[in-house]
Amino acid sequence: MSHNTPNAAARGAEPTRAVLVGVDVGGNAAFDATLDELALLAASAGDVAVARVTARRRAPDPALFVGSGKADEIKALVAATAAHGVIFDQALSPAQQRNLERHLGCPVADRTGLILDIFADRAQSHEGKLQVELARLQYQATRLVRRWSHLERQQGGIGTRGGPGEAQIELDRRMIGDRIKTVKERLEKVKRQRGTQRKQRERRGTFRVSLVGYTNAGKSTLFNGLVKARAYAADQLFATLDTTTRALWLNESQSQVSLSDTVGFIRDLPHKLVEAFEATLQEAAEADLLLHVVDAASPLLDEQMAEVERVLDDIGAAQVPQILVYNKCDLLEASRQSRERADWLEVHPGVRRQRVFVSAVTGDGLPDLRQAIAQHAAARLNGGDTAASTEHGPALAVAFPGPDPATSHPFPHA
Ligand SMILES: Nc1nc2c(ncn2[C@@H]2O[C@H](COP(=O)(O)OP(=O)(O)OP(=O)(O)O)[C@@H](O)[C@H]2O)c(=O)[nH]1
Ligand SMILES: [Mg+2]
Repeated sequence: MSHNTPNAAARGAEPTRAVLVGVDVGGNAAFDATLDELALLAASAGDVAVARVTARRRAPDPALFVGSGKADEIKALVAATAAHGVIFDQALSPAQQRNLERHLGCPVADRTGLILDIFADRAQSHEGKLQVELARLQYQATRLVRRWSHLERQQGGIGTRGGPGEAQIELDRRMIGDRIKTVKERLEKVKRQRGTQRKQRERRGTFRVSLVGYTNAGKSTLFNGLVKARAYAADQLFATLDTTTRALWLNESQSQVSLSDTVGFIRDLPHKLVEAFEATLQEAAEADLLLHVVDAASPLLDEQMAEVERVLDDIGAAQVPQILVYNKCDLLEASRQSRERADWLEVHPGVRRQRVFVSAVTGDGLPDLRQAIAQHAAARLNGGDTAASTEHGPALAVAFPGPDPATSHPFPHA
């Protein structure tokens, strides 16, 4: 746990109790009425969601984000549930955050702050820590308070909380500015070193495969299943922050490729965080092949895929050949299971992607996935742009003979 999160250890045994608030602004398609993802994010940060509230507005209230009636309702809920704070699923401006804290009499966090806290908790490598620190500093530069950081003061009784004085704010701002500069310089240095390593790898001609996908889709589990490693996999959001790379031997093509497990994506990933993690994400942009892992059992599958596509586009990885890996097929009811082990999916008009159905947990479909990777690798090694590396035709159909009548379900359930 980091020093920033109001973790149980710092505040006695009990975790921070939070009221979750989601505001549907202007009928946003990405609005999550269940607030399930926010609850999972909160849990990943060590908080427990004690109540959920949703509201709908045509536009955010400039002062309070929600209307004052809604704010009163939230305040009553905080009291009724003995909550320590409130977390909004949408990004709040620094002023809205301050006003809400005053109105509600308790700390208020937003989705961005929450994600930054989780990243701060998870960062392991030198580079990862620098990247998170940079993103946090940039977020804090406009806020000057950490999420929940004033909880202790508030526990003396609501209303005793005083804001930092103006002089302190000035000082903090200057210190933050200096620190941002230092961190950026250090990151530059790490990045140069990475660049050298990468060139060495390129010289050896390794075919590079990167796992990408929405957080919790099962990338690390799949990574472990493919390379028989033991990367940290957990039912947490952003369990993985640092890129891990291992060699993967493919019998199918009698060749070795490198496989990288990377940080997961999420809706409304704070922009500063994407910027700060540029070096890590570059791993994906420079890969020869992306395995886009999706949680086939998620009700938000389409939104999650679209979000991943958006981030890939942002980091310049949109053109990298992609295999869609529909993971967690073991969780699908029989009626929703694919009869094929692999097929082609039209993701945009005219763009078809090869899709493989797997379960990283049971190992079903992994041979087909290895086969598909091997074909991409072989195509590259044989001098490039063969059918396997295009995205426009079922060139690999021959690799996936139709369903065997004996096992016409790809994942016969026991
Ligand atoms: N039932 C089932 N669960 C799976 C499967 N693959 C992964 N999981 C579970 O899904 C959760 C997330 O798995 P991870 O491998 O950590 O996911 P990730 O994509 O690496 O997540 P982040 O690193 O947090 O972005 C874990 O609880 C896994 O056990 C699968 O094929 N079937
Ligand atoms: Mg992971």
